[in-house]
Amino acid sequence: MDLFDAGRTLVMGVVNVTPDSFSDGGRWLAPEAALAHARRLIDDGADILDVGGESTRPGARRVDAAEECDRILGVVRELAAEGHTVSVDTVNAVTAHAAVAAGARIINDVSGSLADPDMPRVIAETGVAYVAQHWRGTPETMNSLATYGDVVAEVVAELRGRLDTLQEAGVRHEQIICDPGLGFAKDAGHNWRILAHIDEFAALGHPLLVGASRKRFLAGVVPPALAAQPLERDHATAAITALLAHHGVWAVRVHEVRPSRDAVRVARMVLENRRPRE
Ligand code: PMM
Repeated sequence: MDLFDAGRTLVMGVVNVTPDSFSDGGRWLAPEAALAHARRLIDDGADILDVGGESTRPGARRVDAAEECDRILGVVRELAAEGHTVSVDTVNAVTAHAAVAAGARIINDVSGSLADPDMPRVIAETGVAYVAQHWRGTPETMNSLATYGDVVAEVVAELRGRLDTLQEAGVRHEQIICDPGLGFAKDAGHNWRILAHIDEFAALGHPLLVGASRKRFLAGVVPPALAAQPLERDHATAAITALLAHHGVWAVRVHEVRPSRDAVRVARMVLENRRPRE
């Protein structure tokens, strides 16, 4: 698949091989279970599988690169061998390097290379696509760093700083995808404001990936009795996918693929029918 010429928003399905991710942690830890889950996401219409071995939710236990590799590399190798486009969600350069050797075509770094200063070199040397996500601090400290005057302008400016670092290390412009990092050092109000001004991120000059799926800020729009349950946020997630696809974002990262896949097609039908009326 041509990653950058699909003519529509791509759907990236989440394959967490972790015991502690906030919405589905532990369910896919065994490699066989993770593979079965990934294949279901493909059947549901996923364009990309995002395999992660370390949870980044606030307060999650950090795992070292060796344990992370142990969890994910077999899964990455198998899915790549089956011909799927695999992304690996990691902040560790060692893991990124091993993942590319195992067949990953995208490294998805929620820290935008702040967590590991060696990441830009690995991305430059391997030449793979790289998601530079905005965050501040670490998963332990990020909630306390969610203070902004103008969240949109500040996140754009901080992402520009990450782009400079990447390009200084020799990463090519065409390799880089930007992500505003919903929920990473952002409260609900910040996330909604970023979504409302998503067009302003186009000024960065890179394709945009957005991960809203099942995040806590969506609790505010589901019926109160269900709000605490992440799985009940899938309808709201698909609604956000439709809005983002209508704005032409490059990809959405979601847990439940089918509703977002349909939402992308709805947006595409509407966009295709916008030609002038006779
Ligand atoms: N969110 C999570 C993990 N990885 N990657 C990108 N690029 N963007 C995101 O918003 C993002 C991410 C947290 O969600 P999870 O724990 O359910 O994977």
